[in-house]
Amino acid sequence: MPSANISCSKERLKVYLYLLREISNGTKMFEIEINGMTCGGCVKSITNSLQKIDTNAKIDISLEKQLARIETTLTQDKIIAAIEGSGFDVISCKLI
Ligand SMILES: [Cu+2]
Repeated sequence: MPSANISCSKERLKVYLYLLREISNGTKMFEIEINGMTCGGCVKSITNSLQKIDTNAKIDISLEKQLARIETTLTQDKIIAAIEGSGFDVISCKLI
């Protein structure tokens, strides 16, 4: 039946587009050394500025190690700009 086929193709197309979006928006994990964090407020301000530009970012910041791990679709440049825009220095940023 044609109608059944159409509905089936639509479903397939939906799944296909979903997968395609997942691939093209693939998240990456960055490890970033940050200088200048002194308290939980610093951690929060960096977290907020990153979440403002990627609401789905997974952010794990160690104040003790001055290190952030961020799982995001953002580019390295945008991550660095967000952190430095919050008033902190990025020492290094690498894909892990
Ligand atoms: Cu602070």
